[in-house]
Amino acid sequence: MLSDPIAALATPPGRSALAVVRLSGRGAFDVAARVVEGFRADRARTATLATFREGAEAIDRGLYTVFPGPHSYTGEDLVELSCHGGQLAPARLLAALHAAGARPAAAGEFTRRAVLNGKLDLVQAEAVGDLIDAVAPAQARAALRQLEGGLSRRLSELREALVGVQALLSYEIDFPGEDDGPVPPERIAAAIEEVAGRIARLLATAPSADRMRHGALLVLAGRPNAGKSSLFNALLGTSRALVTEIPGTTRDAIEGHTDFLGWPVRLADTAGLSNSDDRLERMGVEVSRRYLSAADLVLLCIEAGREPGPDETALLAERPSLVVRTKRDLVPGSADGLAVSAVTGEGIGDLRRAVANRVFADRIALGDLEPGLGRDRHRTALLRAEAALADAAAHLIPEGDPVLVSHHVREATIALDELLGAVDVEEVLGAVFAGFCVGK
Ligand SMILES: Nc1nc2c(ncn2[C@@H]2O[C@H](COP(=O)(O)OP(=O)(O)OP(=O)(O)O)[C@@H](O)[C@H]2O)c(=O)[nH]1
Ligand SMILES: [Mg+2]
Repeated sequence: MLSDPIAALATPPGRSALAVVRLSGRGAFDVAARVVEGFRADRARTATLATFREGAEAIDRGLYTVFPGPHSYTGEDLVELSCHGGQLAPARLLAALHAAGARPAAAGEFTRRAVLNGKLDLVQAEAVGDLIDAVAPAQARAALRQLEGGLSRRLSELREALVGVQALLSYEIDFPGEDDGPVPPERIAAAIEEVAGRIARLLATAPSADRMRHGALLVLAGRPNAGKSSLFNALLGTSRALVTEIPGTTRDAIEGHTDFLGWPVRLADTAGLSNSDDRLERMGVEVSRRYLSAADLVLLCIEAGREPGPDETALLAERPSLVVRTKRDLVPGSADGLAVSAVTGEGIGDLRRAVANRVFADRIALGDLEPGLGRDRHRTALLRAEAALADAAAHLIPEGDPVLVSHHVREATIALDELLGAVDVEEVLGAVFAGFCVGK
């Protein structure tokens, strides 16, 4: 395993008050001693003021903190140096560390080392990335919970249960029963079924966990001039989409990210659904249809006071949708269903609440505490485990072969191990850390 010293900027480049540079690996303290005047490796986890030098020239004066391994983020000897921000000081400090023997870190290399040194499992490492990428409070909460080990614990419990099943099976293999063996097959079957049930329940969290990570896709649809773009702007709080009294203003779909009461959503404004002969408008309608089929929820905009037409009723039946009565200010007293006005802002808060409650209903019901499977990698692994357990169950009763059953249960265990990174799988590591920033 590579543990040579690496260094990278842990904060974004550019103008800032401070910047943090991280240095980690075997020999990190020797590298630091060549750059930090009077460097002391024995002052663990205490910030010390010092001058940073490249050769004879002083670069900056800042704080350094020493984290001797294994009590560091990476599990290795690690130094965090904070210098002044901006274009020059951090770049020069980094160059000095590189000249002193540290190599530039690859994307995600610090966290990768943390995983390899057993400080985090892979699922927690992914949560580090999710926390950095979070834009809505609910996303940050979910990522933090995952980082603290919520999902990992669930997966480890599953793994333990599978090892328990294997123990029962090996008893059966070592002491094959004639009429009734030492472990009744029903007991093994029940144990397998119980774990399979837990896996299925975890898999059921995948769609909502996915909506959490990417934001629920809300598509504003309706006839031309229904007020979709105005509502889009009102919900985003900006004037992103063009609004005119001319029907067919929006041609292409426009997306915007925001959150409703802390829950992440992606809003898409689309071209009005019409039978126009205009070529551009027809292309826009095509795009709208694609968005409609991908939507987690369609917000069907119908002007207050107007009865839905057959086209609108059909759409409501086809897709998960919510009718939004627009231009409420033009029809005083109209409060049928969710009535909003993009002009006065009336009903916009209620709409946000109704949408969040609907799209994130299962997450809200779980009290936001249950871990979810937010990534394809998680889903694929658990589906594999589920299939392996189905194979195991198929070989069990009545005249089953416990060796084959055990083989399939083992397969399920391996799927969980790979998910947690408990086995050394370089390929998996590579895929997980490819999307990380360099200082992580
Ligand atoms: N009074 C009032 N007028 C509104 C409201 N919402 C939209 N309008 C007006 O209705 C017209 C159409 O609004 P848009 O938001 O462009 O409608 P759209 O559904 O995006 O239209 P297309 O892109 O052409 O399909 C504009 O003249 C808006 O000013 C509202 O809440 N109250
Ligand atoms: Mg529009």
